[in-house]
Amino acid sequence: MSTLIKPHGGVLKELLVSEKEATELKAKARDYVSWDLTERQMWDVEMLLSGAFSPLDGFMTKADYEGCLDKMRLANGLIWTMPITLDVKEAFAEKLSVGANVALRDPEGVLIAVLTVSDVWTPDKKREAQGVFGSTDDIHPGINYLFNRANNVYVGGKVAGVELPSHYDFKYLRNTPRELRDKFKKAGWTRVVAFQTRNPMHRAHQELTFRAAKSTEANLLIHPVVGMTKPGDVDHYSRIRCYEHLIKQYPEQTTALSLLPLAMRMGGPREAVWHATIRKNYGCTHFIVGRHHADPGNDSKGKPFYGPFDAQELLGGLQEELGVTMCPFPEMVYVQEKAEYRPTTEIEPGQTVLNISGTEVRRRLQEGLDIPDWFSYKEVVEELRKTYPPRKKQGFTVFMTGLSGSGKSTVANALMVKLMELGGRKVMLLDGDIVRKNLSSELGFSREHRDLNILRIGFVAAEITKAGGVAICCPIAPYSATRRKVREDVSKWGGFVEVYISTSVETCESRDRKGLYAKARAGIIKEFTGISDPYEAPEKAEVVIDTKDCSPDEASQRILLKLEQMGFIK
Ligand code: PPS
Repeated sequence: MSTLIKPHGGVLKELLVSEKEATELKAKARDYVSWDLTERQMWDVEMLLSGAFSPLDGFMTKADYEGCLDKMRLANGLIWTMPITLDVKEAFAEKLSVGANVALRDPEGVLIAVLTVSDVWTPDKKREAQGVFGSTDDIHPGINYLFNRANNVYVGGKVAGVELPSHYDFKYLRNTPRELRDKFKKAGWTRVVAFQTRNPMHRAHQELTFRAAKSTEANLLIHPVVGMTKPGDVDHYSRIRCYEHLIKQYPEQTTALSLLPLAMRMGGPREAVWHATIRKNYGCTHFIVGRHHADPGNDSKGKPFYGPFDAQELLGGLQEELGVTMCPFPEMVYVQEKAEYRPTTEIEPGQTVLNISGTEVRRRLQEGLDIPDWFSYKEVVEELRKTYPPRKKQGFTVFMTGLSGSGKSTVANALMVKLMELGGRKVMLLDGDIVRKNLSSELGFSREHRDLNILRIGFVAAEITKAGGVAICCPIAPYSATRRKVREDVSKWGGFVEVYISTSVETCESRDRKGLYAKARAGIIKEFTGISDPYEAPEKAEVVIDTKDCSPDEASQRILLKLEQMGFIK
């Protein structure tokens, strides 16, 4: 009888304890210190508990972490390319000692697992970024997360799972490694080629996966990531509806669709090896790697972080030891004369090659333009159109940032009434002072409190944008990492236009309408932005306005023109 491929390290490390032990753990955990898992940690824990991260038996110890950084190997010598660490706040870490138990809870307080502490350490994040991602440029989403969102102390230790995080959507498409392995066994699938994706699939992807399955004589697993992907990606609900249409295009009984609860890091080559390792745990023998696998795009100087085939190269050198065969694929393009898709390597001279990039698809959706049949299936495009109505029907946020007294509120008020005059959308103003009175009355002006304030504003703005309205925000918002987080959160649902009110501190101080600058100079107000506290000017704001030489009418008009140019207003 033929058998399925073994998991990485030989055994599936499922970390869920028995029902009886779980009941006991729940009782004991009442006395343990609790850590509320962050969004990314929730995904990591799910992968750990299900065995998808075999052979890891918990969050990495320092030795495993060092090995992963320096040699792409765990302390026991097995290949592992991505750090899986539990990052916590300094104050929390101070409460921990080796051997202590930590109750890991979901955002509602449900006990998911218990971690027994074996290491607590402060990582050198720059070294980690350089080692894992090959850069320290935080435009890279993985580096941005590491530098600006991850907490500063890591806790390593074994994890005993109480229950898997719950999901209520697409339950019938969610399988643990064991469930998928059982499914393969039952169907007699011993050679399975996995396709990783975080994007909607169109005809080119269908053709590529179909060819990969044919050439390897394997069954196909479409295994899209539904945890965290690259900011700005299509949400997983829409994508899955697309995949469900697409799967009908494959010969019956040859292909399966299952969802992967992974939080990606966009780590290119290292991520490709990690993805292949994970697929091995799910019972796959082959793994497709195309161009730009798990690619973060360009760095802040406009250069790509990774070459298009770096991932193929790294996995190519490790595949034998890993025991997963890579299916490298060049880009698939449409050949007009043949009316079919072919790999770029098989194009004959004189043939007309057609392709539409992801960005171009997005543009066409935003502007309500045609997406041709050769590119995608009608049903897939219809799904995407539902998710991405043309911009003129989407909500948006105008986020103004600038010093106190720079003119944010005045411009915002002028913009608000002009937008109301135009009609069509509900407009809401989230003014700095008003928010501080109503939403953030308990907050001061430390970095932590300012960030909390901005994230609250961002949360409300995202909800307004999602509902199709217009949010105009005008806090100082002095920190660029926090503004970037708000941009990412809002952009999931609609437009985000950053307006930098660049009026100089000298002008603001000479106006000093509220008398705050005088108080700040006198030391009566501490941590005053521009005087005794920093302001990080935006580098890529959509609009920059200095109100020294621009009236509120002119300023709001410039923002309106930008909105018109971007397609949000007619
Ligand atoms: S932040 O940094 O974005 O959270 O600030 P914000 O919520 O916009 O609040 C700024 C308003 O609070 C008043 N104020 C101060 N500003 C800056 N620094 C210090 N220390 C401070 N203390 C009080 C000030 O009136 C700001 O209002 P605007 O409308 O910007 O002048």
